[in-house]
Amino acid sequence: MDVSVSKSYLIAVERYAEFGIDTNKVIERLEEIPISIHAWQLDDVSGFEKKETGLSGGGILATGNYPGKAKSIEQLWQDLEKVISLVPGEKKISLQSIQGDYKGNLSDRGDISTNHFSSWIDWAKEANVGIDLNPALYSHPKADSGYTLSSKDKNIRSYWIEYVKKVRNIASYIGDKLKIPCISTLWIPDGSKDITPSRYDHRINLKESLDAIYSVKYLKQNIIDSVESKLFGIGLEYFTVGSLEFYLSYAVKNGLGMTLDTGHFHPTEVASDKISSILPYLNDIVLHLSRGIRWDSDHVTTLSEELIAIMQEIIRADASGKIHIGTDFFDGSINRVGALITGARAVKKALLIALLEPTQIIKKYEEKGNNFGRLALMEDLKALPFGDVWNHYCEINNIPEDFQWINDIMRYEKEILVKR
Ligand code: RNT
Ligand code: ZN
Repeated sequence: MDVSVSKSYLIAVERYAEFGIDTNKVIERLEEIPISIHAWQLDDVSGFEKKETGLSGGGILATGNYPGKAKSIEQLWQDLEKVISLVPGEKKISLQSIQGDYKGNLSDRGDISTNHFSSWIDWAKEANVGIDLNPALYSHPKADSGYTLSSKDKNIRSYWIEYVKKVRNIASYIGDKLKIPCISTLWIPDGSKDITPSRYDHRINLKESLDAIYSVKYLKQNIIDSVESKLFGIGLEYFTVGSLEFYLSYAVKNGLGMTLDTGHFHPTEVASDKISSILPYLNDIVLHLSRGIRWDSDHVTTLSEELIAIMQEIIRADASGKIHIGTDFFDGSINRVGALITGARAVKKALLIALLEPTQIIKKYEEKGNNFGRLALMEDLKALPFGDVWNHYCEINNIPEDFQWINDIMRYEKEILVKR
């Protein structure tokens, strides 16, 4: 492709070269590191099991009723194609199991089968993306008691064990068909609003349920299993069964991946510090990037200091093969498609900033004991023209650069979304 190179990019190339950074090589690496974009931002975590897509409940809460929500799988695909066209680089699409092609006719969630995902596989091949598939253990009568896999009721436990087994089987099938490993993250809403004497009972139940689920083995080239911890949720203020300690221990002991959702920790804790802490013990870390405001509010991810810090940790540890970057937020109060693209572009930008860092120079200051130099250099690097590298990267991928894509989405809203 013949792309005219902007003057500002040429200047940026020289600025970064002063620090030994080859921006063209950085762009090549940026292109190859995939990000998994979550589809559930587009339908407010409703899915397509039933004709009426109501508000989600039972552990999951999407707020806002901005027009244009995807109410069918066709609308979801249409929106995802828009997203894909405005986010550069390798991509996967992450699904909740309730987003299968059920045509609103699934009488029981447990009736899920590979058939419900064959159109997804065809679509993904066409769109040139991988797929991740996560079991949904919420918004269901069998989750109403507040407990699923850790329930004291054996029938409830068995129902969900069988369900997760089926979803894993489909995930492995998808990975096999697409020849890209399908990540399957298990998150459950189990917990208690108030004081309970049964913490241990529930955690033992969960352990046994997980043992039953993961006793079925699949090829890692087809599926990567991961478990997602959480500190607390609304209505589960006192006790969350699947805590960090619980799942991290389980993941390390059983060779599973660990999913870190950036909204799932105390506000003064940061995922960026957890990465290097757990990386020595795990083969896979899955990231659910969201922006928690005061709690796990699932706001759209933005280019924050913490998002950049997370990407720096991945790049500095040279761990882009073990850390699977993905988004997870739901905001139904603004244009949902634009929201998803905003978050995904922010993640890619943060990754670019991390790749442009002259880490060796900073480390040299540090190793000489010059911590003023270390701090000042990192501060001044922030003002280097990464935006010009970003726009060049978009341009060579034939993707609208910053500001241009915003008009594109406003047009999409007028022409498509408001007419739904
Ligand atoms: C919920 C978890 C989980 C969900 C999805 C929809 O707090 O973050 O990952 O976002 O299962
Ligand atoms: Zn999550």
